[in-house]
Amino acid sequence: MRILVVNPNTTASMTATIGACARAVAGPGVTVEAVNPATGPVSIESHHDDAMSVPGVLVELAAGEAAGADAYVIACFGDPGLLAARELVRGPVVGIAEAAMRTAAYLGRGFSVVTTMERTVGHTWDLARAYGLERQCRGVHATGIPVVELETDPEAYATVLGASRAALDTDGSEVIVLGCAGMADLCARLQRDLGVPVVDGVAAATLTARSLVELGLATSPRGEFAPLPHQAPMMGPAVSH
Ligand code: 5HY
Repeated sequence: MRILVVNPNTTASMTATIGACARAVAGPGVTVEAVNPATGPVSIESHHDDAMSVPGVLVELAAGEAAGADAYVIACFGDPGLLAARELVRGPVVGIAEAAMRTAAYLGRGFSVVTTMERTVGHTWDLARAYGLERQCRGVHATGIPVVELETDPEAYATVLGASRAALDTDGSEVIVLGCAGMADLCARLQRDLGVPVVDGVAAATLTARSLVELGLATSPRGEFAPLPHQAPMMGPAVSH
């Protein structure tokens, strides 16, 4: 089985972290390829970043389809391009936000999302509503850490830990969802320190994608995500800043 994991931002070091976290859970018989677009935003922290990332995501997905990928993960907590991706490729496409929130809903009455910048909080709520999880999502909390500084800020772990503790108390929730693919490598330590389930969307999405393939399931060819009537043009390089 081949799973293509697309990091929609163009920070290669983050793509490597994402790939390692996906491989750590993928299990035997599953090859994980982690890629990012050649051009586009280095991080996705606004609607504009989100929009600018989608062409590159779709180019990578189309290339994965041509190379015979069985399933796909969009590894950005905004799930950019998720619906368009389901029109473009035949294998299941799983966004890390949807996978993480659905996984968290199995584990308690309510979950809290701990994310990066304040301006992304509204979009996370939009996603919770879109996925029918607004009742289980008790709160969305920004740490104020820019995505790219998750790798460089020596205080990043302590900040995410403190925000998670505060979220559990403020929201009365029982589960933490990490609201950024760049937090994936903090998950196990946070779970130990918090004593509650901590869900990383990269791992959740990878295993969701694997399970769907193992169940012989894929995006329905009927209705909204039916194959596009025209052969989607292979776009040129995504617009660079
Ligand atoms: C992510 N941005 O997972 C999101 C997190 C966020 O570049 N990768 C990004 O802040 O929405």
